[in-house]
Amino acid sequence: MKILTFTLILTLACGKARISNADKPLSVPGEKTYALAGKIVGRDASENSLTIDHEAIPGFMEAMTMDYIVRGAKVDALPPNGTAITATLHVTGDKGIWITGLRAGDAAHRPPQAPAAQPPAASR
Ligand SMILES: [Cu+2]
Repeated sequence: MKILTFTLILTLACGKARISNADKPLSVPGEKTYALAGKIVGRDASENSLTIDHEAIPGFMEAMTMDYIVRGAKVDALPPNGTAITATLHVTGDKGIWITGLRAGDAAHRPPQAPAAQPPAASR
């Protein structure tokens, strides 16, 4: 069910992507953030999204391949398909989901991250 809800949110977000997704705010109040690690397997410049084959996101999503809107960068300028990456996943209740801070490199070599600052679990 989580996955279904998720797909729905993503679909809605895509449907009204008139402002370039790359130019939307990197963060919004009330969001939750998660560390994402995986591999780029495709991209869509019109939506500024990447298809990412990603590892499990503890507490949120199992490992899978899915599309993520990218903010703060143009997908055309990001590393080529096949590149292992890490990024920050932003999740909101009603404003969709997206990723920022994408970097080449796999999770094993990622420097330890400080837990993202976020308000005490309020949403949902
Ligand atoms: Cu997913």
